[in-house]
This record gives sequence, structure tokens and C-alpha cells, in this order.
Amino acid sequence: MREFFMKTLKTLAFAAIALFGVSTGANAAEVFLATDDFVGISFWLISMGMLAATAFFFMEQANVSTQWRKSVNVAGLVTGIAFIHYMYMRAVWVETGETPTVYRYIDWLITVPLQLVEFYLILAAVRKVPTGIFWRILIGSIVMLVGGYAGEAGFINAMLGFIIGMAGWIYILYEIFSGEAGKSMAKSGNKSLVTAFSALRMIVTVGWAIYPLGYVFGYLTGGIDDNSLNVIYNLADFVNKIAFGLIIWSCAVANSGKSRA
Ligand SMILES: *C/C=C(C)/C=C/C=C(C)/C=C/C1=C(C)CCCC1(C)C
Repeated sequence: MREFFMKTLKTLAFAAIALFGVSTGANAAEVFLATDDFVGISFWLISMGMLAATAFFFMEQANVSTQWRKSVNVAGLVTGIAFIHYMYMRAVWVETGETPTVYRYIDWLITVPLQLVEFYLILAAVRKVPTGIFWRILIGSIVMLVGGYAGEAGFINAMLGFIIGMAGWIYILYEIFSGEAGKSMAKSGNKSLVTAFSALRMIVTVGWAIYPLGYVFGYLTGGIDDNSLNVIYNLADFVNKIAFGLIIWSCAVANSGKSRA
């Protein structure tokens, strides 16, 4: 009964995603992608990567043990939400040649906290952890995004926005390296958790560093460079949303002690 229910649910979810994809794609088709629009091509590739990753994570959640299911589902939510925003960002870029700042930041505002929840979830899957960890990194990420948005939208000076954004990010790094989250992980004594947590930390350090680079090349090197900005942000999203999810998934599989279908 449960099996049947899950299968039906999955089928419905895919049908919804596919229908949404087709309808949004059709709306965006008034102006077509130009052969030499490489930024547009990157928007296109990444939107499809997000769709594939979403289908993959939602299917795979059935193959991991219950305490890991939530983490793998959250990975699917992150790429799914990004997929929908990419459909819009792609249309803005292809049709107007403008940077889709507002859709980009709405996406980040939802997906960044969801990714940070993952840190908490993978810890909580293995041991009891205080929820304060989660709230502190959430506040850090909001400061980071509000600073970046205000700078990109021109509400404040681009350099000031950058500095506020960097401060938020550095605070998150402090929490996951030296704060309670890092300590909690070190105490767990669970090998695959330590591996996953360290890998996630590398993503937040090295993978996330691609974003401020995009900001620097986009806004701080004289004038606004929309091409560099969007290509770098697109690449960063591809690495940070899909690779991030795959790390969680592989940790979940390794910890599930269930043969893989
Ligand atoms: C899925 C989306 C993710 C993981 C987005 C992450 C975004 C950042 C890490 C952005 C960082 C920024 C700075 C560190 C300073 C300049 C402004 C930002 C917002 C680009």
C-alpha cells in the first residue's frame, strides 16, 4: 500500500514538473536563443541540469533509510526550486539581454537556507544537535544575500553591498568550521558523516567562493559586465546545487546499509 502510494506520488510529481517545464518553455519561445549567445546557452544547460537532478534526487530518496530521506528530499527541493527560477531567468536573458537579478536573489533566498538546513539535517540524522546552529547560519545567510541584493540592485554602493555580503559569508564559515556545528560533527565519531560534513564544508568554502568572484567581475572591475556576472553565477549554481545534493545523496546511500536498486 505504502509502496503504491509513493509510486503514485512520484509519478504525479514528475508529471507536474514536466508540464510546468513545457508550459514555461512555450511562453519563453517568442524570442529564440541565438547561436552565439553563450550566456543564454549556459542558462539553458543549467536549467536542464537542474531538472535532471531534481528527478534523480526524488527517485533516489526511496533507496535510502528513513532518517536520510529528508536530506535527499531537501536536495531535490533545492534543484527543483532552482529549475523553476532558471526557466524565468533564461527567458529574461534571452528575450531582453538583461541580468535577471530579482529572480536570482529570490531563488537564493529560498535555496541557500535550504542548503544550510542540510548541515543541520545530516548532523541530526546521526546525533542530537542544538537547533541554535541552524538559526545562526540562517541569519548569516540572510545578511549575505541582503547585502548582495542591495548592491546589485543599486540601492547601495556596489562595494558596500559586497562588504556586507562577505561579512555574512565569513560568519557562516566561522560557524561551520569553529562554531558549534563543527564541534558537534567532530564529536560524532561517525566516519561517513565526517566525510560528508567535510565535503559540504568544502562546497561552502570553495564552491561558494565562485559567487563573490562573479560579483567582483560583474560590478567591481569598472562598469557592469553582465556576461561575466551571469556565466559565473550559472556555473556556481551548477556546482553548488547539484554537487552539493550528490554529496548528501552519496552519504545517505553509504549510511543506509541497504542494497542499491
Ligand atoms: C544555490 C545558491 C547558492 C548556494 C548561492 C550562494 C550565494 C552566495 C554564496 C553569495 C555570496 C555573495 C558574497 C559572499 C559577497 C557578494 C555578494 C554575494 C551575495 C554574491
